[in-house]
Amino acid sequence: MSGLGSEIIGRKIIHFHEVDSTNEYAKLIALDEREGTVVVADRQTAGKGRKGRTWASPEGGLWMSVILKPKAEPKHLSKLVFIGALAVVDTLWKFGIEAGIKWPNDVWVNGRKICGVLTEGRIGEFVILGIGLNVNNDAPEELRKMATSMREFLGREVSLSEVFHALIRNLDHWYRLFLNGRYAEIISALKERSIVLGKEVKIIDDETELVGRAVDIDVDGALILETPKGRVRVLHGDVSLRFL
Ligand code: BTX
Repeated sequence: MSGLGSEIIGRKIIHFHEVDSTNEYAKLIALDEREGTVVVADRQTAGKGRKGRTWASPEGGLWMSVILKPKAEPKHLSKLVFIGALAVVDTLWKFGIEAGIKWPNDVWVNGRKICGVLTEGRIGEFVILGIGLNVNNDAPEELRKMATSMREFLGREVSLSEVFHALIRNLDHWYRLFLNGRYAEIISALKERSIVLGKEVKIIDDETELVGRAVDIDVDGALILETPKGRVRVLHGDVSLRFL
C-alpha cells in the first residue's frame, strides 16, 4: 500500500509547482522509474492535448501523468485511455458530479468538457497516462462554452488533494483490473458511462469525416457506427468525435 490506499498507482509522487508538461517530464524519467510513479504539477506552461493541441493548465486544476509498465499484449494498450476516463468519472461521482465519458478520451458534464486523457508511450517500455481535470480553475475564456470545472458545477471550491487522492485510488482499481486481463469489465463500464451511445455523431480523422449513429462499443473499445452505408467500426486512435 502506498499510504494513499492504492497498491501500484502513487507509490511515488513527484510534485512540481510549474512544469512544461507532466507527460513530457514523465516520458523523460520513465525508464528509470518503477511503474505507478505519478508526476503532478500545480500548473503547466505547455500542457498538451492530442495531435499537437494545447491543454490549458492554470493553477487550481489537476494536471498529472502516471508512468505505467504493463505486461500486456500491445493490442490491449490502447484501452489504457479508458482506465483514465473511468477513474475520473468515478471520482467525479464521489463528489456528486454526474459525469460521463465522451468516447474516446474526454469526460463531460452537462454537455461540457471537464477532463481530457492523453496516453503516450513506447511499445514494450512504458505508457504515460496523462490526465487533465478542471477542478478549481476557470476554463479558458475562449472555451467557456464547451468547458467546465468541478468548482463551476458545484458552486464551491473542492479540496484539490482530496480529488487527487480519490483519483489515485480509482486509477489503481481500474489499472489492476486491466493487469488481470479483465477487459470485458472495463469495456462494459465504459459503455455504461458513455454519453455517445444512441447519438448522431461525426467522426473526424485527419481529412476523413464519417457521420452516423453510435450504436455500440466493441470488445476492443472501437465505436460501432450505423451509417447510411451500413455498420462501420471506428478504432479510437486519434479520432475526434462531435455531436450532431
Ligand atoms: P484533446 O486533443 O482531445 O483536447 C484538446 C482540446 O480541448 C483543445 O484543443 C481545446 O479545445 C480543449 N481544451 C484545452 N484545454 C482545456 C481545458 N483545460 N478544459 C477543457 N477543454 C480544454 C485531451 O486532448 C487530452 C488532454 C490531456 C491533458 C493532460 S494534463 C496532464 C498531462 N500533461 C500534458 O501535457 N497533457 C496531459
